[in-house]
Amino acid sequence: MKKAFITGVTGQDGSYLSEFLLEKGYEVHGLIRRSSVDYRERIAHLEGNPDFHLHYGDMGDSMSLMSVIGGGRPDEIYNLAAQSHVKVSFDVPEFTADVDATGVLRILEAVRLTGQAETCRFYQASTSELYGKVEQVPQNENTPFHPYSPYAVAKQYGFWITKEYREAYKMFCCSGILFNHESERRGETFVTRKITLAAARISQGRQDKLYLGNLSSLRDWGYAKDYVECMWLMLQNKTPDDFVIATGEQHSVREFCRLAFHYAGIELEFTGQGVEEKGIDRATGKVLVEVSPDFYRPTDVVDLWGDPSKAKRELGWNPAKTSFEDLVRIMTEHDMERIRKESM
Ligand code: NAP
Ligand code: F7E
Repeated sequence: MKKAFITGVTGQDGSYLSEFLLEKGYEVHGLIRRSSVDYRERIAHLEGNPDFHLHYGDMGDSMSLMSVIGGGRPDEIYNLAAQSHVKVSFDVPEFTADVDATGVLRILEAVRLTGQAETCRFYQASTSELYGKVEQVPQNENTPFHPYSPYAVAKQYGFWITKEYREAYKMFCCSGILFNHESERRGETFVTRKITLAAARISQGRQDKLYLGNLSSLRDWGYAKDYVECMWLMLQNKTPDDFVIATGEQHSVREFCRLAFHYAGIELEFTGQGVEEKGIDRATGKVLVEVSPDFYRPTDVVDLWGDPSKAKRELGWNPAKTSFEDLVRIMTEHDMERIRKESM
C-alpha cells in the first residue's frame, strides 16, 4: 500500500486529491492546523476512513513537518498548503512568504534530512500566477515568469527551490503550473464562487446586488476534480519534470458572471465601462451587478491562458474533460441547491 502525505488537505484541491488517492488504494496522511472551529467541511466525509489520517502541524513549524515526514516516511508528498488568495497576499505579505516560499523549503529539507531523498517523490503546487504580467499568450513551460503579487513572488521561490532540489540532490521533485481551477468546494472569496453564490442568492431573493472588481480580467478556468489527477500523474512519470495544467480556453470574469446568472434563471446584460459598468437583469431592468474599486488589486494579472500540450502529450492527461459551460453549471446548480436548503 502506497503512502501519501498531503499538506493543505482541508483545502479545495487537498480534499479532491485525498478522495482520488484513497480510491487508488493509498494510505493518505494530511496536515491540519489547529483552529478554534474544528469542523473541516471539505474532508468531514473522509474522517473515520481507516486509510485516512490527520496530523497537526504548520507550514511555519519545521519541527512538526520533520516529525510527520520523518515518522511517516511517505512514498509521495503533495505540497498544496498555501496562503492561496492573491489579494490577501497584499495584506499579509510576510505570512504569505513564510508559508508559500519558505514552507516549501521546510518540506524539502525535512525529506532530505530524514534520509528520504531517494525514496520520496515530491509535488509542488505551482501556479499560473508565476506568469503574472504576461510576456506571452498563451503561456507554456517555456514562457518567462513575471510574478505580479506577493503571492506570486513567494510561489516563484517555491518553484525554483523545487527545481533546485531536483538538480542538486537528484530528488524526484515536480511542479505543476496549474491555471485557475474551480469547483463547488472553491473558497467563497475567489471570484467564481463569489459569483455562483451571489447568482443563487439573488435569484432566490436572498441578496440584492453583487459587487465585483475587474470584470475584464481573463482566466483559463478548469474543474479542480480533473486537475488533481494530473498531480498524481506527474509523480508516476518516469522522470521528474514541470508541467502546465490548463484547459487551453480563455474567458473573462464578465462571461463567467453572465453564464452563472443564466444558470440561475437570470439573463444579464452589461452596459457601461470601468467602474461605471453594470450588469442589468434584462427581464426587470434591475441593476444586479456593480463594480467596486474595493476589489481592485494594486497590481492585477489580467491575461492568463494556458497551453496544456505537454501534459496532454507526456502524461496522457485530457484537458477537455469538463467544459467551461459545465463548470459554471455544476457550481451554480450546487449553490442554487445550497441556498434553497438554507432558506427552508
Ligand atoms: P485553498 O482551498 O486555499 O487551500 C489551502 C490549504 O492550505 C488549506 O488546507 C489551508 O488550511 C492550508 N494552509 C494554509 N496555511 C497553512 C499553514 N500555515 N500550515 C498548514 N496549512 C496551511 O487552496 P486550493 O485552491 O486548494 O489550492 C491548493 C494549492 O494550489 C495552493 O498551494 C494554491 O496556492 C495552489 N494553486 C491553486 C490554484 C487554484 O486555482 N485553486 C491554481 C494554482 C495553484 P486551512 O484550511 O487550515 O486554512
Ligand atoms: O481572481 C478578478 C481578480 O481571486 C481572478 C488562486 O487560486 O488562481 C487564484 O488566484 C480574477 C482576478 O483568483 C473580483 O482581479 C474581479 O483578476 O478568483 P481570483 P486569482 O487571483 O486568479 C491562481 C491560479 C492561484 O494560484 C491562486 O491561489 O478575478 N476579480 N472581481 C475578482 N477577484 C475576486 N477574488 N473578487 C472579486 O470581487
